[in-house]
Amino acid sequence: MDASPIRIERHGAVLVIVADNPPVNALGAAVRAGLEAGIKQGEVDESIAAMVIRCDGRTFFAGADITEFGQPMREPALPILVDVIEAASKPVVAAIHGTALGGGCEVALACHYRIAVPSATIGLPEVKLGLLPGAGGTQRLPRIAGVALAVRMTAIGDPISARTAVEAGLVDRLVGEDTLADDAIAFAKEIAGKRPLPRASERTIEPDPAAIEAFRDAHGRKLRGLDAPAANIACIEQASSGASFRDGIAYEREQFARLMSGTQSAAQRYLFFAERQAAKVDDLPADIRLRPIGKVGVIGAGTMGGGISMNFLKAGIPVTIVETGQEALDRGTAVIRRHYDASAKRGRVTADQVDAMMARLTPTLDLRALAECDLVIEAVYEDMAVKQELFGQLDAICKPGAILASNTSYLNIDEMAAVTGRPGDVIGTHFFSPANVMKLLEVVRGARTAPDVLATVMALAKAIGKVAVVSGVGPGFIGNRMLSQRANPANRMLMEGIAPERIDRVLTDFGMPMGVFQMSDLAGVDIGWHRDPTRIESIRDALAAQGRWGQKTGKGFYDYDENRTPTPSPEVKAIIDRLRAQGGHADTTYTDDEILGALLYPMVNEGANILDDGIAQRASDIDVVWIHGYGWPAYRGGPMFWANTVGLAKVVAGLDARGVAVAPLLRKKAQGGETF
Ligand code: T1G
Repeated sequence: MDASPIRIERHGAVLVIVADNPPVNALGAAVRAGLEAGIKQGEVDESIAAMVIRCDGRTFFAGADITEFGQPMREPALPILVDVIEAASKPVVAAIHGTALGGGCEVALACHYRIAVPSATIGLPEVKLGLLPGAGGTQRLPRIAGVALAVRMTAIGDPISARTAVEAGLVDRLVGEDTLADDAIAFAKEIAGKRPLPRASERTIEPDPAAIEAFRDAHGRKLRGLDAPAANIACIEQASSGASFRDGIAYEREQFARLMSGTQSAAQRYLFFAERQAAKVDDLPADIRLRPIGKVGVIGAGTMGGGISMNFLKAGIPVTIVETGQEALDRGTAVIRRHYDASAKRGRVTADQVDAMMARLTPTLDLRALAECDLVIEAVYEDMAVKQELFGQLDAICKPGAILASNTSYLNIDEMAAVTGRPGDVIGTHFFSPANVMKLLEVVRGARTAPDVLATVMALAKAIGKVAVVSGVGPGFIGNRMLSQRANPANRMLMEGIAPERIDRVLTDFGMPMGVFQMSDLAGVDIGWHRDPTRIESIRDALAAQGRWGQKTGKGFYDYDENRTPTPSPEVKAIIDRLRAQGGHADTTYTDDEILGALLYPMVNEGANILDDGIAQRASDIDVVWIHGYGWPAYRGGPMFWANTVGLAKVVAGLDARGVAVAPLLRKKAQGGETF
């Protein structure tokens, strides 16, 4: 029998119940049982006047144990436990540090008092798992902190600071950052005799329909297609509808069960672990020594170089940014400043923080200024000759042990490494534009990239708030290699008479942020065009020849107004009709589902090839790439997870019907009734 993760301490008339369940004190069955036993012990012990619940390690309970989901519930269930805590006849104090999240926050809400250290955060992030607080959180939080804050905390799921929690009445007192255990005992003694005990479930609640409407107006579009936010809001509405607490709990439990049994939550819970799994490199020892990264060099102050630099500046890491000309250098530096000033105007950072970040930036025209950098990332023109020349120079300039990284989106890292005398120090760091916003970082492992270099970059990615996925060397790595598979079927359907706006709508209805042709207009229809307006071999050539280069020219596959709002273009329809007539292309009818399959099945197929080629470590890594690099809707889990829900046999049949060469791994799994 394993030792209980709960121990009981006595401090005079105060009973302290301490949890120690690394890594995040998840509220697993043993923790719940120990907490219940502790409360019951305090209740029957006449020498005890008050109780404290706190945690060892880095945080107060960070939630229910997600690994227990889908398994038979072991008593006491969390909703039962929180009621035991709240019903206690003696005051129970929650002593909070770290991140009191989900079920952890609900345990705190059931306590009669809550104290916290200033650095603590408190939240109900269940919505990010496609769920809602299932242990009374939607009914207790609005009774303590009000409807407006409760809607925000449950339907968006971001935590609040301890200070904000004090202002909202959610935390009674801030205590010393390093004296929580002692301060909790002192606080418990102070309130031991106070009655009545403040029980959230007994408090009345001020209805606030205006706050709920305002929230829906502000966030409705962003939460489109998601079940959980709406369910969270509905529970808060139920709580503030005048219904009894018990009725509210019953409603919450019903909504929780509905979400838990749905595919959206299954997808979002899958992604929770997939993101963490992606951070693990299967053949690297966990305790490998990392190289210290104190100074970063970025070559190129354009959109990518500037965006890349901002990640490090924000993380407190000095950046030396290099350009070839003063005007480009000044422009790049000014763009970084403008981004920060805009964030300050939105209240995301203070003016002082902006100044501090800019102070960490050293612009220069001299490549030799990179000599002392621990990591240098090049974000120059996507041309192998240019990059090889640069890597040759860096090899001579940079100190031994410096990591040399390329931000290339598809070129061969091994060919860059080959021109240096330190191939082990060379790696790919493929940021996604805008680099200061998009969370995905494809970390491209060269054939000779040293293990500690890879481990260092993976750890650095987490430190700058990126979600890193390891890719092998190959054209387009993981994401772009799959993205390119949509182009052929999309253009083929245009020639079969399907309008671009319908093809795009099918993807946006699916939950993608934009469709194929909207994306082409954004990136530029002329990207990769041969520039010969007399050579018309595709619809793209025909559009480019007419100067329809996309948003930047006010017209591409769509026409754009001054606000860049797209409308279907009669001229584009005429161009397509003319090419169809020339090619003798007949109309083909498609259902929306067939359009979706025509676009996405080839991507899944390429994902199987990527796994077969050893470019990605695991199918879930591919899904993480698509969620954080391309805006694939989290509630659909990523292309490989989605293919599992469609059924791999159906995917293979769809590919066969369209004459697409099916990846051996995909066909094998489909025939074996397996999933990715
Ligand atoms: N259950 C089980 N394991 C968890 C866990 C959890 N709740 N949270 C984290 N882990 C594991 C994680 O998989 C990783 O494992 C390790 O801990 C470190 O995590 C009824 C239904 C707390 C902010 O959603 O947000 O309560 O990879 O890498 O970056 O209403 O973990 O090392 O093997 O993320 O420092 C609600 C989820 C649950 C919080 C720490 N709670 N966790 O971040 O470390 S549902 C959450 C986090 C619920 C009730 C409902 C973060 C963190 P491994 P990490 P981190």
